[in-house]
Amino acid sequence: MRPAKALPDLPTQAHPAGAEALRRCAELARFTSHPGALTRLYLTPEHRAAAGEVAEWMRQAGMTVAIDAAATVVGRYEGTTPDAPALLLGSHIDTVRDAGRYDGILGVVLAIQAVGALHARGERLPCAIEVLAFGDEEGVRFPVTLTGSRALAGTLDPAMLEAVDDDGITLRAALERFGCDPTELPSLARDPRRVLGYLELHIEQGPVLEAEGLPVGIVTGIAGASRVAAEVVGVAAHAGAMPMAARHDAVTAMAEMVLAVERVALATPGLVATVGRVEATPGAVNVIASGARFTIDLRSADDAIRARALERLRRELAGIATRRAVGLRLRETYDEPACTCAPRLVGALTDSVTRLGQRPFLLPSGAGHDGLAMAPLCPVGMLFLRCEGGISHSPEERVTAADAEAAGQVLLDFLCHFDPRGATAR
Ligand code: HGY
Ligand code: MN
Ligand code: MN
Repeated sequence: MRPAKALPDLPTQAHPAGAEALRRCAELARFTSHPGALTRLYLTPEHRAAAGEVAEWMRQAGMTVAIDAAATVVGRYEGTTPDAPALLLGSHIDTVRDAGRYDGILGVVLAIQAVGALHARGERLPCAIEVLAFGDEEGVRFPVTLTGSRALAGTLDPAMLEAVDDDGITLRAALERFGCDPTELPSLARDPRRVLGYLELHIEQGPVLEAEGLPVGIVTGIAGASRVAAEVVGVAAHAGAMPMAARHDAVTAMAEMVLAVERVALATPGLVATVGRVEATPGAVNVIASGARFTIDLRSADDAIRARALERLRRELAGIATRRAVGLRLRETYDEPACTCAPRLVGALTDSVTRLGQRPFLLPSGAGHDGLAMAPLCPVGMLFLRCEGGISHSPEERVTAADAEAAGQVLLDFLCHFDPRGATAR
């Protein structure tokens, strides 16, 4: 007698939706300017390719899709009544240089999958849902950032269109090459009466959830940030012939300034400061540097702490420049106030996390997010996912399928319980 046909191998894959989300992030990681690493900057060909893939995923999830004048991919899933006000979901699909594959992208993918689950069930909500895939959250290519989310909030400064990248290309020209019309940017500003809120899922990018042994956390607020471009002007001279006492060395002056940034941050509770980029000109082994440039990134949940630290740094760096007889120019390229997440969204996320059997845990975000730019427009909420070792902005960024699945379930539960009445209550 022939043995009963063995059961087909049932998908032994636990957490299928979570695994699918990670698979999509891996797929999107193919769109990079540096094969073997992930670098996808705003308005580049790789951004365009990733936007196309995300648009196709949105269509498959039952959304109508457009790419707006700031190159944000906007997917819309209508509610039970057409043209209803929308709850906005999403995150960003641009990356830092040599990035991890989950920062930003995972939040877009989980939002698309949540809408896809509703679409598969033929379910409509009492509001519309829009999924936004922003293209400029990192602000790496141009000395501006949050372009897409600021456009929706109606807070874009037209002057930023003249910002130039390392190749001297203006943001205006890059938008036009991407196929966007910069003159349409002002028309992107949303009517606050038609926006119920903005909810972003994002990896924590820190070690807290891992230390707590939790897959997800509810964000209470997003730290404010300042970015400064510093330029030191020295005097080029021969490395061998110029006596030490007679030098105006831009690099050693920069080095003392960089340590001053660290010293001020170490002395200021609630503040973190980073010098992430340094350059020397002419950059030759046997030339005393005539110029040096570096960036300063300051963060704090308290805007007053950040402002005082910036003033103290201006004074201290100027003092170093005077003592070393070099020139110094400091240009603030970014100043985004801290934002508090809407208590109503924090409460609704807490309910969803609880319903799904997880311990609700509240934590602040030291990292910046598009929510900072969306806060003037509408209530903002964020759900964090644990990431291994808290590592991010690195190819070592890791998320488990189980955690991605848990976050996706919280989002779906949140959507199914979301009550648009009174949603805009802050
Ligand atoms: O800089 C930040 O906090 C974000 O990753 N752009
Ligand atoms: Mn991010
Ligand atoms: Mn980032």
